[in-house]
Amino acid sequence: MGIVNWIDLPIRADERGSLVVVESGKSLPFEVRRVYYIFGTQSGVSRGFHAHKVLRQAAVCVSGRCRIKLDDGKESVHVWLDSPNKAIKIDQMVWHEMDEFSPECVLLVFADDHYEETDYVRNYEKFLEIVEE
Ligand code: T46
Repeated sequence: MGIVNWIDLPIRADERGSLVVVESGKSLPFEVRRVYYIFGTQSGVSRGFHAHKVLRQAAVCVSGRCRIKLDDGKESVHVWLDSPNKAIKIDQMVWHEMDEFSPECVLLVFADDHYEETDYVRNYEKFLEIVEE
C-alpha cells in the first residue's frame, strides 16, 4: 500500500443539496474516538510538522481546500484536499504538514484515539531515526 490512500465518502445528493456519510467500520477503516476541525487559518500559515506513533486519522476538507504533505521517510507527496467527500488517511508514522489553506477551509479530522501529546513525534530527524530502525 502506498503513502496516499484516499477514502471515498458516500455522498447523497438531491435537489436540496448534498449529504456525506462517515461511518466507523464502513467508509472509515477504524473506530472514531475523536473528531476535531481546523478553520480560520490565516494566509501563509502551515500546520502539522509531526507524525503520530500509533494514532490513525483521516482528514477531509468539508469546505474550501488545503494541501497536505505526507512523508513516510522514503517517499514524500503533496496532495490537495479539495472535495468534501474525499478523505485522506494519515497512517501511523507518516510525517504530515498542511499549507495553502483557502480562507473558507474547514479541515475535519477523524482520529481513532483521544488526544495524547506523547504520541507526537515533532522532530523530523527523530522521525527519520524511528522509521529507519
Ligand atoms: C494532526 C493534524 C492533522 C488538543 O488539546 N486536543 C486535540 O485533540 C488536538 C488535535 C489538539 N489539541 C491542542 C494541542 C495544541 O495546543 O490544540 C493545539 C493545536 O494543536 P497542533 O499544534 O497539534 O495542531 P496541528 O494543526 O499542527 O495538528 C493537528 C493535530 O494536532 C494533529 O494530530 O495530525 O492536525
